[in-house]
Amino acid sequence: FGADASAATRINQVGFEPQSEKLAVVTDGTASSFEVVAADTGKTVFTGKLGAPALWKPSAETVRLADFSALKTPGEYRIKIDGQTLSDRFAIRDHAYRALNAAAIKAYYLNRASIALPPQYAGAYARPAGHPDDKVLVHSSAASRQRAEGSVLSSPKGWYDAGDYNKYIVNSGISTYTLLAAFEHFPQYFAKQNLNIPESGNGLPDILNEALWNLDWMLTMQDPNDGGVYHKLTNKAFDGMEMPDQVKPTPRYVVQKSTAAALDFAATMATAGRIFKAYEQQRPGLSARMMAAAETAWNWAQANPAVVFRNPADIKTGEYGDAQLGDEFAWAAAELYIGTGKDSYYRAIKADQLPATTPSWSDVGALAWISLAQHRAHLTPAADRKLIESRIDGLAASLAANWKASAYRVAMQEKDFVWGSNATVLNQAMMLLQGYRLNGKADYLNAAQSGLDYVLGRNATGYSFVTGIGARPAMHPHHRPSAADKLAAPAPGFLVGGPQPGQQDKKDCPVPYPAKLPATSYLDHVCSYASNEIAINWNAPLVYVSAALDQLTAG
Ligand code: G3I
Ligand code: 9MR
Repeated sequence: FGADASAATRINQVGFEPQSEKLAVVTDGTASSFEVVAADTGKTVFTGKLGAPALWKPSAETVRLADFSALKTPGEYRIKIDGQTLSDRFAIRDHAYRALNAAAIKAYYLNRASIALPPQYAGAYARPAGHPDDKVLVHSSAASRQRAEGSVLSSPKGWYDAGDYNKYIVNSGISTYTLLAAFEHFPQYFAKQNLNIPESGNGLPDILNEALWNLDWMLTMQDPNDGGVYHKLTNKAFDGMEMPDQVKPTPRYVVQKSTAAALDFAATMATAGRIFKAYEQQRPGLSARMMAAAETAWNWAQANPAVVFRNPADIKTGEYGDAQLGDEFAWAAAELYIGTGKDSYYRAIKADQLPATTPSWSDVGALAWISLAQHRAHLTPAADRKLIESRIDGLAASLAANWKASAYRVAMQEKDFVWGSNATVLNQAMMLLQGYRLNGKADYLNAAQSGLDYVLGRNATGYSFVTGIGARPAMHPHHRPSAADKLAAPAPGFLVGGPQPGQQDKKDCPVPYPAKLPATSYLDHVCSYASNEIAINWNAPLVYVSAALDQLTAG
């Protein structure tokens, strides 16, 4: 960080709820104590001792912890070390994450396909519509499993997956589910939230309005003839780094039905079906249609249990291929069980064999545990409630143990620094919160808080990994609209992928990464799709965790 000494103290650059645990990480110097000072007057309001120096392997830094949890007075502050070096500014206040949460959901609006974003909703990020997707070709691969090859279908709406302009069912599933789960678990938090999107004020909470934009698209990806679901809707190759309406016109395809797509679709539709039951007036028949779509997709997967998606030779876009389908079967079975009450679906979960692991697009078993835990009081006697509780608690306990043992006080281990590592941290936080919601263990809440702190600045790079949020946010995400729109600041509210040592984008980058350790291998450059892209599945746990911490920590 050179001369910028303020970055040597790593802190959540948004701040904290008054009641939450409040930690900073100090990377420099020999001081043994720290002060918290009022940001405007410089007056010292709190003095504390720094913890013992300890090594954090993922960044090879020796760091000390500053704990100022006892400071609960709302205000704006900085940490002061050695009587002079000041950290970035942060706040202590009620609803500390309200604006962050709204921005993180609004980011989905900014990534909508097939619709213009007018200035009244998108402000400076207004843009014409792109990718109408009303004439999509059926790709000729695996023709036996297709609708008549070459036929044309209409599949508009949905969110662009990430920095690219394609739409992938597997990744849509976990993303949409996580938003729906946030709403299902914290309905009061979202009831009055106004995101200023075109649907605002229509009688549905805006988080559901936004989820519907993608659910409406997902429904079009199911073949009505057999219940199968196309894996993705895509160009043959990635579009250039242009605005959505400026890209070279090129055919769009739905490509091959897959078992993972059918099951992720089934799970997400069953979840949506139970949630939209309460909104029959606003969207008559939608809930029943979703439940029926979920069951026909499930039946297709029963008949086609091992269709693993791989890109056909002429398709070069994201693959989201996954050969391990046990977790997808279990997740779909769990949501269908909750939605229908049929014990045959409970048996299909094979719960005894289903571990609880931190979720990702390719590992969705924990989503089954989340939903089963949420609905545990109303399940049929077939369900093993003790098992549900012990799986959630087991995962939370192991994450909390790693958190406690870590010099940075984060659950992340070296192996967790994968493509999209920032979402790994937040999905760990989401699972810790499931443990906390079950049994109220303070360590679980504090460890989840640390996960949010990490992405907002208490990490080895000193960046806030959410665009538009905090004193030193990522500025150059791999996001086509942000790259092409000629504005200095990127579209706000997006979580970037984060550090990971793979550097798979090196060949496409004109500048080297500043570092290569797991937790520092991060490049804030538009070229860096391996560390600085944005993605719908990464924003989703940010939405969940920011809402949950606001709600659960409220005094
Ligand atoms: O499965 C192996 C595992 O066995 C091994 O231990 C591990 C070690 O690194 O690698 C695992 O494979 C990784 C795979 O994700 C599954 O997690 C690959 O290394 C890694 O390169 C791969 O990254 C994926 C990336 O696409 C490239 O395919 C990301 O998870 C995924 O989020 C990302 O998704 C892209 C879409 O394809 C296109 N749209 C943008 C989106 C975000 O970048
Ligand atoms: O923009 C693409 C991004 O969404 C993907 O995650 C990434 C990996 O599949 O690929 C990006 O596209 C790049 C392509 O792979 C190689 N040539 C340059 C493209 C844009 O940077």
